[in-house]
Amino acid sequence: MFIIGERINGMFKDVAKAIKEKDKSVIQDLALKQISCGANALDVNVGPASANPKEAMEWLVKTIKEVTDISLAIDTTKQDVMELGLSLCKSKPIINSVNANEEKMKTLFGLAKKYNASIIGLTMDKSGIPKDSEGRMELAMKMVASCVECGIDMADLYLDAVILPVNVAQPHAKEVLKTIRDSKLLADPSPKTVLGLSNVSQGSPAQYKSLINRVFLAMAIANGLDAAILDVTDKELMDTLITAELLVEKQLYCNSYLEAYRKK
Ligand code: THG
Repeated sequence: MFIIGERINGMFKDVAKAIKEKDKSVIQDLALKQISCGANALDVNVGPASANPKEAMEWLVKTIKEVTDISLAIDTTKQDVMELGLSLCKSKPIINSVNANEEKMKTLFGLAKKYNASIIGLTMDKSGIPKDSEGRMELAMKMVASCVECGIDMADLYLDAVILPVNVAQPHAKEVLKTIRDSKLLADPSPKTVLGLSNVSQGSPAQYKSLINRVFLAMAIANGLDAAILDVTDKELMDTLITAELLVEKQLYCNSYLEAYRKK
């Protein structure tokens, strides 16, 4: 599993405050903590409230770069913020994200080539997120076709079926699982799949969030999930991830498999 740490996101109050006050240590501690917990990349999102998203993205990426070379997933819908973020990255960046609108795909796949970036492609377009897996698959197909046209390697495409909060969109979870399964059939070699896992528990009672996240992660892994944006600091979630991968034979079994995984 390719693990992307979700925590450097202005949606969290401590991050929003750190951006406002230019408090580097908060961001750098979050970067190093997520890496020590097993992150392979870090999501970077200035959050919805940022007054100057370009300046905030530049400060975040530069601040993180002072303490680590890890890959960054530049998480923004604004094209100028995306390009600025990508241009500052040291290691292979990830474009988070591209939707299935023709013009969006053309421009952002151009940026992917320019900066040698991987791509997270959302199965949504101008009309929003389809309600079932058929609708999501149509958009996934468009994304794959557009990648092939632009000469983008399938290995660099992560399809995101976009999970919504279960408290308000309960029927979506099983459609997302089916989309993850079916995405594998779109091309050979197949595109990869990713989820923004914590969306699923947003708005549910605090005492159930972690449980909902870990059960859905195990289900998604059983359906072939390759990558996830998640809370790497949640130890029970990470134990679930490792165990689910063990049971689908993506990790080798030994009696101390959790310890062995963490020593890697
Ligand atoms: N797909 C892709 N990128 C994404 C998402 C996705 N990026 C953003 C988001 N979704 C994934 N990241 C988060 C981060 C936090 C939460 C959800 C998704 C979250 N936070 C808690 C809440 O809002 O209840 C806690 C907030 C707090 O403690 O202040 O749920 O789907 N490609």
